[in-house]
Formats: sequence, C-alpha cells, structure tokens
Amino acid sequence: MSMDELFAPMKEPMILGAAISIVVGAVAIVAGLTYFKKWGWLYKNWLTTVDHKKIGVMYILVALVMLFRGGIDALLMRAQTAVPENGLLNAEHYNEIFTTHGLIMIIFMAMPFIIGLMNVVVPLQIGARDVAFPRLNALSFWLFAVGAGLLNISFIIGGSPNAGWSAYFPLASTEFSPGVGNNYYAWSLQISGLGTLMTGINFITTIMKMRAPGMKLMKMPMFTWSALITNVIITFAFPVLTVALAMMTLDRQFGTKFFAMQDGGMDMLWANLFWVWGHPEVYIVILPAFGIFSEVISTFSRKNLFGYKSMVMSMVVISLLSFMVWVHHFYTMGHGVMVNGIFSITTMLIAVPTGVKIFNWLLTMRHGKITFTTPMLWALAFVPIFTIGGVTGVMLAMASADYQYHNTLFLVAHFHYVLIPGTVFGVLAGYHFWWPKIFGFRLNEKLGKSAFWFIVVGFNVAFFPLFILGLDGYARRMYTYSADTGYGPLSMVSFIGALAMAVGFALICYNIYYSFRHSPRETTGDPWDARSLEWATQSPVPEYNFAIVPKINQLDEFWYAKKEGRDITAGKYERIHMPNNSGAPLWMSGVMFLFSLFFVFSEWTLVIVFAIATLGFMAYRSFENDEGHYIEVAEIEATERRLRGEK
Ligand code: HEM
Ligand SMILES: [Cu+2]
Repeated sequence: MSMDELFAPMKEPMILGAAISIVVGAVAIVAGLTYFKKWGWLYKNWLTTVDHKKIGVMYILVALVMLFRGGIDALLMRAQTAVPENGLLNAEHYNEIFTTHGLIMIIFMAMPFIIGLMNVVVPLQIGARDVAFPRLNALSFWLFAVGAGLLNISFIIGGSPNAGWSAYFPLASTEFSPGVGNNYYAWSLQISGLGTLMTGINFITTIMKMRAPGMKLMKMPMFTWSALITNVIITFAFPVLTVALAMMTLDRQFGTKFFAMQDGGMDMLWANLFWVWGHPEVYIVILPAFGIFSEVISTFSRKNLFGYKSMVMSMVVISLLSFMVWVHHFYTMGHGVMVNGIFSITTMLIAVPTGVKIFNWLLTMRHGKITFTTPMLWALAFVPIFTIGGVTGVMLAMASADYQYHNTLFLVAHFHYVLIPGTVFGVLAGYHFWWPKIFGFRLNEKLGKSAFWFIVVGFNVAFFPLFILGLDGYARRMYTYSADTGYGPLSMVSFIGALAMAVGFALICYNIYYSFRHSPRETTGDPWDARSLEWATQSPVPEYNFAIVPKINQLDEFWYAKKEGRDITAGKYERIHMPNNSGAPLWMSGVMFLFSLFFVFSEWTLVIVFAIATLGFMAYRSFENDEGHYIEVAEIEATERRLRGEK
C-alpha cells in the first residue's frame, strides 16, 4: 500500500478535522489514565474480566459511543438534504456516510446494545452465576469491539465502504468500488460476526443448562425467552453471513467471480445470501426488545403478562417466518409473479404473530395500576409508533405496490418506524430499567423524561415526512435534489426533527453524570417492586450474583414470594467457585484486528504473521491449566452486608 492510498481520505477537510479530534481525544485518554495511575485498575477490573455483568457494561458503553458516531452521520445526511442543491457533502462522501450509518447502527449499535443487556440480565433472570463459557463471552466482546474499531478507522485510513449497508453487487465489486472501503466492510463484519456467533452458542447453552432448580422453560421470564429465540436465530443466520463475506473477500481480493459480473458471476447470489442473513437480522434486534417491553409493561402495570404462552409461541413463529421472507427485499429485481406472490404472503403472515403480541401488551395494561416511569414511557410510545411501522411494512409486502415505492424514502421511513421504536426505544427502556441493578443508583426521572419527549417528538418530526416524500417519488440515497422537485420544505422539517433527537440523546448522557452525583444509593436491590429474579440480588450485583441460588416453583416466583413474605434467597452460605480473569481474549482479538487490517490492504506477509499468531494463541490456550478460584463464606457475608447498607 502506498502512503498516498493510505491517507487519501485526509484530503477532505471534514475528515481531517475528525481525524485530528480523534487523535487529540486518544492522547487525552492515555495521558489521563497514566496521570491518575489507572492502567492497572482498568486492565485488572475491566479489560481482562470474564464477569458477564462487566462484559455487558462494556458492550453497552461501546454501543453508546457508536450511537453517537452513527448519529453524527445521520445529522450530516439530514443537514446535506435539508435544502435543495446543498454543497455541504459531495456525492462520494454522502455515499460513505449512508453506508457506515446503516452498518454502524445495525451491527455496532443495536446488536451490541441488546447483547450487552442480555449479558447483564439473562444469567441473573435464570439464577445463574455466569454464562456457560465466560472466557468465550469475553472473546465475543473483544471481537465485536475490534470489528467496530476496524470499521471506524476506515474513514481516516484508506477510505470507508460506500456501496450501501447491503453492499449489492456489482456495485460492491472492485470494478465499481475499487478502493479498500468494501474490504473494510467484509472484514469488520466478519470478525465481529464471529463474536456474535459465539454469543449465540454461549447463550443457548447458558439458558438450556444453567437455570435455577425448578425453572422449567415455561417458567422463564419473557426477556430470557426472547434472548433464547434470538440466539437461535443468530446461530442459524450468522454462518450465512460468514460464508457470504468470505466469498465477497475472494471476489474483491483474489479475483474470483462469485458475485462480480464478469465470467458468469451472479450478482443476485449476493442479494439472496445477504438477505437470508439480513432479514433474520432485523428480528435479532427486535425480539429482545419485545422481551424488554414485556418485562417493563408487566412490572409497571403491576400485573402478570397477559397471554404468556401466546407470547412465546408468537416469537417462535416470527423466528421461523423470518427465514422465509428474504425475497421481499428485491421484488423488483426480476423474479416471476409466482415467486413474488409467495414471498408477499409469507411476509404479510409476520403481521399476525406481531399483532398477537401488540394485543397482549395492551391487555396486560388493561385494568393495571400503571406508573409512568421513564422505562414505561418508552414502552408506551413504542406501541403506536411500531404499529405504524408494521402497517407500512404490510404495504411494502404487496409486491405489485412495492414496485411503486421500493427504494424511495417511504422504505426508509418504514424501517425507521420499526427499528427506532422497536430497537432503540427497547434498549432505552431496558437501560433505564436495569440501570439501578447494574450501578446501584437510579437515573434521574425528570431528565429521563425530558430526553424521552425530545426523542419521541423529534423522531416523528424527522421520519413522518419521509413517508410523504417517498410517495412523492423522492428516491433513497440521493445526495441532493433540485428545488423544482418541491422536496425542500419537508426535508427541512425532517432535519429539525433530527436535531431534536440529538438534544434528547445528549440529555441521556448528561443524566449519567447528574445521577451519579446526585441520586441516592439504592440498597433494597428492588427499586421498582419488580417481578423477576434479577431483582432478588443486591445492587450493584456482586461478582457471584446470588449468595444462595433460589429454587423456583412458578413464573414470577420472586414476586409471589415477596407478596407472601417468603425470602427466596435465604439459606446457609457455601463457598462459591468462579472463573479467573484472562488477558487472552483481549490480546487475541488485538492480533486478529491487525490480521484483518493488513488483509484489508492485501499486505500478505503481515497477514501470514498475524494468522500464525492467532493460531499460536489458540494452541497456547489449549495447554493452559486454569482452575478458577473460590470466594470464601466470610467474604460473601461481608459483601452481602455491605450491599444491604449494613455496617
Ligand atoms: C409486520 C412486519 C413487517 C413487514 C410486513 C415488513 C416488510 C418489509 C418489506 C416488504 C421490506 C422491503 C421493502 C422494499 O425494499 O421496498 C422491508 C424493508 C425493511 N424492513 Fe421491514 N417489515 C416488517 C417489520 C420490520 C421490522 C420489525 C424491522 C426491524 C426491526 C424491519 C426492518 C426493515 C429494514 C431495515 C428494511 C430495509 C432494509 C434496506 O433495504 O436497507 N421491518 N420490510
Ligand atoms: Cu425483510
């Protein structure tokens, strides 16, 4: 690689500015850690941790950072299109921004946020001490983190991917996208995807094998159910992505013609493989949110969840259907009427189980004693907004109608109307709900609610106009338009909505600082008077989770025990076996980062060096003896007393 190629992006002042601020920020963090002598602490307590709760927190932290990176992309796009014939961004830069925006939001924000919450909550909800494979869990996190890092350096080193988040061929082939941008696409998704696949296997095993005594499958909390089904989808969908990306790499870097058009390559093969993964992917990010809403709505309605069994069944049906609808993403790419018709019907069928869930949530609230806490507000806003998203989805599902508004802003409005209330409101509900469990104090409700209003109102102002613009013929992914189209005024409205959302997200961040300083510490472990097992632990949760593993007789055992005055965590303490921390996942992922980075630039000698290093790590690990350690009874007693606020 030549220096010229490497630093090509720096020729743009905006990117140069961003690069400088990243370097300054990094230097400040390193200097700060050194000055306050925090390196050892950081390494011992966080970077090498195998504790599912801390791994969860790190996932959420990175997801929040990515939310802001993806959010800046979004603001830039809306600013560029706010007025006709704007010159803020050029076409190339705009292409890069919508590509990385989509990728970052789905792969490096939504999914990790959800996996982070799953990490924190699932073992607690089932009464376990950790996940089945704690060290693998750490490896999953670090692979995701370095994948995110790889994608994020692309915009300063060598250039970002620019062929859309769906990277359609032939556009994504070297013929039409000659730079290294789409190599970054393949490798950042590849290594983070491997981490996700490991998470899938890890959580299926955890939920199947590590539930507290007596917790039958049909006695599991709904969030754990949603996590189980999601991880099954992950385990089936991600291998398809792995293979598709490997073929993409072969096409782009070794001259094969799987997808690239010359010599009989099939561009439609990519479209199919991408959406065989991609459609289930949208359910990977939405089902856990459904689980979160179920927990939040039943907790703050003071009622058990209406239609528990039908909730589980509908998620199972959705997971099956999610693998049978992928063709609806390319009705217009030349199938016959028969194929389009079949996929039209399977797609519309998804509305049935989804509708069942919506009615169950409404019936859970019916006659409930509702308290309007911040998490509950997110859940309440989700129901009507998501319904608009679903209904417009059914509109798009009609193949013949889709010819009209496919690839217009109508489509963009549809998927934001499902993904933002679904995933973003979902993780925000979960984040406010479980925050006191993780950190031992509540977030400020007033700030939480103002952020809520900014985001919910801003969201509708930003995205509802896109339905209208789309029906008017405003094509998706255009970097500018002429004034005669008449798209100007509504585009400006949309930009203003996006600004309001940005204010809301800034308030959410400020809330962390404010509440850390001013909120009283939480000593009950159960601030919301909630229903499931995670609230039976102390807050913040000690390393071993449960001093005594509870026995379960029914769904919501903790809730009924509270009402009957039983303590399900009483008993005699015994010493607890826990896994040891390990630096291996961090270092191995670091090595794989370098491997991928040099692969992106086809620097083969270095690729081979780091491939051998990766294998070396695996070999080393397989000879290592690590028996873990015990936490003694005296220490458990002291910890429990301290967290209950006793001296
Ligand atoms: C009743 C349920 C739903 C139906 C019937 C439905 C239908 C559709 C259809 C037919 C398309 C393709 C439209 C086109 O390309 O012209 C589409 C695109 C999309 N949908 Fe949905 N959808 C539903 C729910 C969801 C959910 C729950 C999510 C995410 C959480 C979602 C996310 C997306 C995304 C991201 C795209 C566009 C991807 C792209 O081209 O970049 N949809 N939907
Ligand atoms: Cu789809």
